[in-house]
Amino acid sequence: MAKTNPLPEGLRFYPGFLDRQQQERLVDQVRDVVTVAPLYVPVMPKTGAPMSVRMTNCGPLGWVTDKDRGYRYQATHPLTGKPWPDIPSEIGAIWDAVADYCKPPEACLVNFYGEDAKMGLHQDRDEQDFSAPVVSISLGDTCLFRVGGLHRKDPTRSFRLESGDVLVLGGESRLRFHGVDRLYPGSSTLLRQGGRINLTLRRVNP
Ligand code: MD3
Ligand code: FE
Repeated sequence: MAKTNPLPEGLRFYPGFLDRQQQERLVDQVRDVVTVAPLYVPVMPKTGAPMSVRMTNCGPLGWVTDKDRGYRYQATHPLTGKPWPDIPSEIGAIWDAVADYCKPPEACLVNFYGEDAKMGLHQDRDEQDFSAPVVSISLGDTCLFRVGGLHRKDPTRSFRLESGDVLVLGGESRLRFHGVDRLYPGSSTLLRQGGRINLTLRRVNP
């Protein structure tokens, strides 16, 4: 018998979790968020090198980064100084359906990938509470996503994340290294101008 290759413990993948209509409503809700909290180009701590994704947030806290103060969560948009807009109800409902966690998310990071954007291998460790999972929602063009182990040099596995897919990273997988290697431009018709939106829901405080 062929040997199966199960997903790592704590990584739950829901391909096609959202139908087309739900995806379109989420895009509308993300547009409303971006109207209040415009996308901006985040930069790496210390070097100030720009990242290739554009970002914004909704929820009580947002993940931000800049040259001098580095990665952190804060309650306001770094450019407008205004509080982040609320997490739209349909986005919060996805957390309720899949997170299996007793508290609501505090941060919803919105990553926008143009056709050449990518995200290097990293861990999500700016949160106080690692017992809560991270929930990732993909919209628009397919990407090639990579997940490794708890050390940067551990072997990695690659997956495609398509529009409507939901990924939950909890348990032993919460601190795995991960990244986005590339997009497949033109693979989805959801976003008229192409590109990919990833929504990452996180609990920050215990
Ligand atoms: C946590 N975003 O914003 S989805 C990020 O598609 C980020 O935009 C990617 O990584 C994106 O930090 C990936 C979220 C994700 C995926 C895998 C993980 C978070 C994870 C594995 C372990 C812990
Ligand atoms: Fe991450």
